[in-house]
Amino acid sequence: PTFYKLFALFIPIWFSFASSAQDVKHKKPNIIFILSDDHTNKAIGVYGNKLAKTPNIDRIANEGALFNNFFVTNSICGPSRAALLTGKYSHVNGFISNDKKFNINQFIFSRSLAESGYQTAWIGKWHLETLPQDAFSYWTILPDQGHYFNPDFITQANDTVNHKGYVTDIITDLSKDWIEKRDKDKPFFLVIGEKATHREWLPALEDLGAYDDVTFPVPSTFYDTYENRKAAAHQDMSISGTMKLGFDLKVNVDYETDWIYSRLDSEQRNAYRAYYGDRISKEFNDRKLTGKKLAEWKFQRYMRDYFSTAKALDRNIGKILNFLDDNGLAENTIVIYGSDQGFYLGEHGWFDKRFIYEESLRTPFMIRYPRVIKAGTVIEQPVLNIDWAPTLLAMADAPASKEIQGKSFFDLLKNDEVSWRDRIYYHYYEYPQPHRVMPHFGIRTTKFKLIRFYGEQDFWELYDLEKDPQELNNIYSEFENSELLIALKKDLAISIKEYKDDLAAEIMSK
Ligand code: SGN
Ligand code: CA
Repeated sequence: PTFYKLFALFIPIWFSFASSAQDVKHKKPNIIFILSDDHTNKAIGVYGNKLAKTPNIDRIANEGALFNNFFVTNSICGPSRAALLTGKYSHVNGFISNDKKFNINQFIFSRSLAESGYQTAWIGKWHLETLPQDAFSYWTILPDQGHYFNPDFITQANDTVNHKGYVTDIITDLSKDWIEKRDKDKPFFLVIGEKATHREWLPALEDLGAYDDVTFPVPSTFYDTYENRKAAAHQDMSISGTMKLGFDLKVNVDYETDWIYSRLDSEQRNAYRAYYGDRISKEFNDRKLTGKKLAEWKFQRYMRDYFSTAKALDRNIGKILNFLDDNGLAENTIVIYGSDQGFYLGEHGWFDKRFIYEESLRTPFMIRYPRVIKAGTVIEQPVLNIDWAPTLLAMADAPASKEIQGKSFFDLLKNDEVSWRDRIYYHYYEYPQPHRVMPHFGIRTTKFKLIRFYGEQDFWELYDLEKDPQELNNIYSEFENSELLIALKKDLAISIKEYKDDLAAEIMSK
């Protein structure tokens, strides 16, 4: 009996050995990258917006790291996703604008993760025209922009499968499902590609009216008249002019036949008709607004739809975080939240993105990794979306490719002393459709932004970001031939060379 007692004593010790052996086997972290669409940091609580109800997004930052200066290299959807996948600028990965077809046969970092033993998946919005093919071991994606209600998904078998319900909920369910069914002996990498908060901002039924008791402050630049800024004057993305009362703001539309609402089932349609038809359209028709009053009414409606759409996004992120907690996955799963670019919430009178100006250049970014990142970390260094791929590879301890132009920021998160870039390079192309933003490239240093617009018209802009953070005062002509401008142009030329942007080099030489 003593022998058996002794033996029994060893059983727990043996078990603890066995489980630590398991930990070693699992030591590579899982990675979940939640990539939303058009969600600007100005709409997020932890970035300082007190009106935003984003407790779950805020939680990721509070339990991990928040990036205060995260920038994109080309502020639209497909190009940002292509930068994520390749770690390369648009002119190198080839996907310069949304109308291109992505070359899936180039270096894509998820393949390297797979070679290092990861199961990889992309679920949700993809928007690169070419299907993911072998770049992810599992995928199910929205065709193009996808739909908010009862969306179709393209599956790996190249079938189109329809799911009933609201897109943000469905993407969460598909994601949880995939995590549950994965091979538990391998680490995983999952991109959750959200459709929210893309135009035309259709909230979930439960969020209709969620922000109706909030009056959003009209940005101080809402009535910008674009003096000295030709490209800003030329755009087609204003709330007062471009934004449509029907298409965008759901006012006085036919909820039976309009192509957006024809997808809705009767419960969804009735809820939309009751809210937008009976309430909002009626309010609009009764008030007979014109001029500034009309512009500001449109602005309030835009804000309410945008923030209400983001509410389901945040709630679903909460579901993912709870799911990780409930399944013992929180400790060893890196959770990332980011958007494909920033967005205008009425600044300069605009919606949409594209410009190198601050609101669309910046994108929200935060990351939680309890084993490595101290809760409440704040990163100030300028980080780029081409840095995502090398960082994720570094975190997974997988080899990086020489083709990658970005830089891993993993060491910044570990609080190590790292030398870092002090300026960033940007290049935007898509013109004239859909929003008439002229092509341009430029650099942003801590203090200045130098921009070269080209195409139909060639001209420069220069901003002093410290004195003029809203970029209203183009001081280029004041500084022509100054030492400052000569130095900035030299820096720009160095970046163009470093990133091998031949088109920009050619334009500079003109
Ligand atoms: C659609 C939108 C545009 C938007 C682009 C790109 N128009 O064309 O407003 O800029 O997508 O967005 S819509 O009438 O279809 O809503 S991106 O995020 O995919 O780059
Ligand atoms: Ca987008």
